[in-house]
Amino acid sequence: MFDGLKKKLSEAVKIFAKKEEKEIKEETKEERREERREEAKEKAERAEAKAEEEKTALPPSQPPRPAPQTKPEEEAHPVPKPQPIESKNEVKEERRGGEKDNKELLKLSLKTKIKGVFTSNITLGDKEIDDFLDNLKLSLLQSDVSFEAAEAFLEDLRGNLKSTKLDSRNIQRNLVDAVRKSLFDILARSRAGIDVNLFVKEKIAVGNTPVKILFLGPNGTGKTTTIAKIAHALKKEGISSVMSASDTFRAAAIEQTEHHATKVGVPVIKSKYGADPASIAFDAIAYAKAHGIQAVLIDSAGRQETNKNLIKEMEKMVRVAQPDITIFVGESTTGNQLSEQVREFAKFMRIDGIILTKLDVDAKGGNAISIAYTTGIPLLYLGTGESYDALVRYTPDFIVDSILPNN
Ligand SMILES: Nc1nc2c(ncn2[C@@H]2O[C@H](COP(=O)(O)OP(=O)(O)OP(=O)(O)O)[C@@H](O)[C@H]2O)c(=O)[nH]1
Ligand SMILES: [Mg+2]
Repeated sequence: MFDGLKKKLSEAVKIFAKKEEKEIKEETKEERREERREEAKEKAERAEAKAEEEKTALPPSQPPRPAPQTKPEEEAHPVPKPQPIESKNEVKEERRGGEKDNKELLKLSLKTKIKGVFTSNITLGDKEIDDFLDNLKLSLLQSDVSFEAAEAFLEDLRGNLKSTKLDSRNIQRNLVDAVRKSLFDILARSRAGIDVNLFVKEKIAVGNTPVKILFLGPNGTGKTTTIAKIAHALKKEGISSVMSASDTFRAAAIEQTEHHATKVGVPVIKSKYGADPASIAFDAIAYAKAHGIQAVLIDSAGRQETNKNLIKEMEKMVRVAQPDITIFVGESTTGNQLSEQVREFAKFMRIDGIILTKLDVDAKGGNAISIAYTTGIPLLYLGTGESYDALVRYTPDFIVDSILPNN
């Protein structure tokens, strides 16, 4: 799960951190060399100044000499008056001041890194941030993260990196933290989705049952399996449910729903191949009412968003069943097509949430990051396997921890 994204992002961080650490090491080495050169120069100058002092100073015990007769040549070339010797610090300060400017210029032109003078903290410069973000962008796009979500994430990260001081001894860790924070920020921007268990419990508490949940989406995405997983999760919470085998489009689909219902241990309402799916949903709701069953889980035939007849049939089902929640079930492996599919379905009916299945076999995993951001419809659950327990409630933390573990 998220293997591609995890590998790509950690590699991008690692490579960048290594490069930075190497540069800092080289920079420190060069600075030390320069300091040593400077010290040697100062030493030589001090020695020179001292020699000059000794040459021009008079011995204190000697009586003042009578003023010598000024010869005409000496007047033309007067002996320079000894200048006061600068203090050692002044010599150092003046030279440092001049050289410091050059050094700063050199640093800024060679690299845009601004290094703290007294601390081991560094702030990345624009050029370095750009390089890092470009690499990350490529990794994100290659991992099925949508363009809009990748851009928003990278902008957030840019601001984050600009205002963050990185500890030069711990760059990789600090970068991982910054990426984690921005990833969390971008995920948290999407609306929080319904927790089906809680939603049903709330309805039960106010006597508003049965709660009707309709599942729809393209062919083979895992709708029927996901319904069984939800029935299983509700059952574990002591909530009863009935399945409506409203996929009458394929003969085998009815058997499949029945098979799952039997395995999970919940009743199923079915009809024959080709029957009206809306009337089966109607019967399932009536059955639930008659038997005090708290939730009705309505299956539907997989359909392409472009098939007008099937979309019409779905609209009828919504009209008849009046679901409390409509869930789009999509495969995470669909790539960039997924947001388009969701948008097309959402043109015809209200979609309250998305379940992304088959994350366990998705080498990329980027849709889990971007689908809610791109469509504006919250992500509710992630299908992580074929077993009935393999359904994880989506949270930003789950994604961030899966992609960039906090250790
Ligand atoms: N690895 C994995 N397989 C899954 C997951 N969810 C469903 N599947 C498998 O996907 C296949 C299709 O699942 P179904 O539940 O029949 O899909 P569907 O959307 O109902 O298919 P149609 O009714 O034909 O449209 C089955 O083999 C499931 O076991 C998941 O999260 N992970
Ligand atoms: Mg099915």
